[in-house]
Amino acid sequence: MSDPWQECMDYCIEVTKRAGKMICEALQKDIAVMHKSSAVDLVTETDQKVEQLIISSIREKYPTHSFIGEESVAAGAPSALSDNPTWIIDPIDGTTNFVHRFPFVSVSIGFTVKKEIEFGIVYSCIEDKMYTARKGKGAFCNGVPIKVSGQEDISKSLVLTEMGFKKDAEQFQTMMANIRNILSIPVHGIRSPGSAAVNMCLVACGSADAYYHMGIHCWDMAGGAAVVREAGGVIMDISGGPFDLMSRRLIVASSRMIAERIAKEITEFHVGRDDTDD
Ligand code: LIP
Repeated sequence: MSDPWQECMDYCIEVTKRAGKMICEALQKDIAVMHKSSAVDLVTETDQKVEQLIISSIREKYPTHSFIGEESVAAGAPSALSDNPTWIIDPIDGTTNFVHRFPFVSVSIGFTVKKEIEFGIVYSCIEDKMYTARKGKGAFCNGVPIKVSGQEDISKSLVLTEMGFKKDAEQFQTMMANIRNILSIPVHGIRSPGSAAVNMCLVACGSADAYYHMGIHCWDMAGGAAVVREAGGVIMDISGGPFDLMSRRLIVASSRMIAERIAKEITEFHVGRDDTDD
């Protein structure tokens, strides 16, 4: 039987390449920075223009499909996931990196049908690395198959997380304590590349062994989740339960053993959900 979503995936790769080109061109010019929810939640005109390019290109070809895009949601669009084919888009994952020209900046797109991720594309455009994954068909970087390290011993692992400033003092303390707990296992090290989607792809290709985060969004996770899963990685909720795309939290790892150990070390804090006002 032919694959009903392969054509969407091929088109997605084409549009993502155009989006990456737009980002790389914008890096050559002055970047005007605006703020969203806080002084460290940055957005630029390029985020908005790239999202418009992606959504208008896809909507023209697939007018009945749904969209959840970071900048559309910031402008008031809903972010509830339905059974309809849905494109979940982060036009620039790593906006702070983009603003500083720190070289991990990606376009991330995940495609769901009946709330299941069918494929994911992450284009780390400065590095020119195109990560692609179709459910059941493996994960690739620039067309070459990738897989996780398979590491099971956390004391030999490199762990990724991100350290955004938390306005809530208690959450901030918990975030720092979690980092201290992981470092004290001990692990080989902790890194923060600054793009959730790239972080997942780094685990997918074996350059890191785990990534955990509380407080990101479905558009940061959808594309990379497909890549890491198809590369043989494990994805779970921060509690150790099943991964939930709208939950704003996740652990990904090269093995279940490492993911479960991280879940044990982490103290949760409330981050709400993408699909409720909670
Ligand atoms: C960002 C993530 C980054 C995380 C930020 C933010 P954006 O996405 O990828 O890793 O630390 O909280 O969510 O806003 O650049 O698309």
